[in-house]
Amino acid sequence: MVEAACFTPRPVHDGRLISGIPLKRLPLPRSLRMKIHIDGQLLDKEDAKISVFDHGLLYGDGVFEGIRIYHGRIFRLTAHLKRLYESARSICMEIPISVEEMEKATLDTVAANNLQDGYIRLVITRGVGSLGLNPFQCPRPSVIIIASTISLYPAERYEKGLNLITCATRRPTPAALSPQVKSLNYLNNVMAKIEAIQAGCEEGIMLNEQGYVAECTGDNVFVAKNGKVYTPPISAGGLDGITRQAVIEILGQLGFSCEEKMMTRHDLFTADECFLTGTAAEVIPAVQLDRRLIGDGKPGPITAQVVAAFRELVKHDGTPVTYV
Ligand code: PXG
Repeated sequence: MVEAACFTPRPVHDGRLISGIPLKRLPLPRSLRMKIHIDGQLLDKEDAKISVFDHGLLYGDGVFEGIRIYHGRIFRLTAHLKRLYESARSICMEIPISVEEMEKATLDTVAANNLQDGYIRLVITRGVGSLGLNPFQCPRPSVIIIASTISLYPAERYEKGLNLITCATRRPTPAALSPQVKSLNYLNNVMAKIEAIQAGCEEGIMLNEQGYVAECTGDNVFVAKNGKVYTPPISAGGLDGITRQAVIEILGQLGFSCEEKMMTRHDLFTADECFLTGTAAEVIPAVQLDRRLIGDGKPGPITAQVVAAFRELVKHDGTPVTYV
C-alpha cells in the first residue's frame, strides 16, 4: 500500500520528498514529464541538453523570447515571433526554421505539456562552434522551446505594490548594443536585479546613460499624474515591450491619454501612480521608489483599471492551442 501511494503521480518538483523518499528515485510516468523542444525533437526534461561548445553558453550569443499562455491561448504570439526574428536578424543569426514552423513548434510544445496557463521560453542559441568568438564557425543555431510556469514577484505585491530602487547600473547605450535585441546576455539586467534585491526591493528602475528613466530590469514603466499616463519613449533605452504596447491600447480604450515622455527620477517621485508591465510581471503597481512614497503609497485607481482590463484582454486575445 505504501509503495502504491509513493507512485501516485503528483506534479511536484525534483528534490521534494514523498513519504521521505527523494522524488528522483520515483520517476513520473512518461506522459506527465515535462517535454522540451530542441531542434525538432520533443525530449523529456532530463534528456534536454545542449553542448558546452554552444556559443549561447560560451558567449551569451543568441536570442530569446518570454511569452505567456492564458486560458489555453498564447498571448500576442505573432508579435513575440516578430521580435524574436528581428533580434536574430540584428545579430546576423539565421533561425533555421520559418516563422510558421516556429509558431507550430511552439503550439505543439504547449500542447505536449498540457499547459492552459503558463510561460513559454523560446531560446535560439548560435549553436555549436569552436572556442573563439567567431559566430560564422557555428554552422547551425539551435531552437529550444520550454513550456513551463513563471512567477516573478510574490502574489501580495500585486495587491500592495512593489518597492523600487534606482539601480546604479545603467542601461547600455544603443551604440554598444541595441536594447531591442533580446539577447542571451542579460548580465546588465542581472546586475541591476542584484542591486534591487540587495536593497530589499523586488525591482529596480534603470536609467540610460544620460540619467533618464529607461525601464526596469525586466519590465517597462508607466506613471499617472493628474489623470494622464506617461511612459518613456523606446528611444530612452527600454525594450519595446509587448505588454507595454497592449497597455497603451488598453489606456486608449479606457479613455486615458498616454504620452511618451522623457522622464527623470523626479517624475517618478512626484507621480500619483506608477505601474510596471512585462510578460513575466504582467501589470503590477509600484508604490515606492528609493524610499519615497509614490502618490499615497498605495496602488492607484488608474492602475487598478488597467490591471482589470489586462486580465480581461488575455482571456480572448491570443492564438488558441489545440490540445491532444
Ligand atoms: N524590458 C526588458 C529588459 C525585458 O526583458 C520587458 C521590458 C517587457 O517586455 P514584454 O515584451 O515582455 O512586455 C522585458 C521582458 C524574467 C523575464 O525572468 C523578464 C522578461 C522576459 C523574460 C523573463 O524576469 N521581460
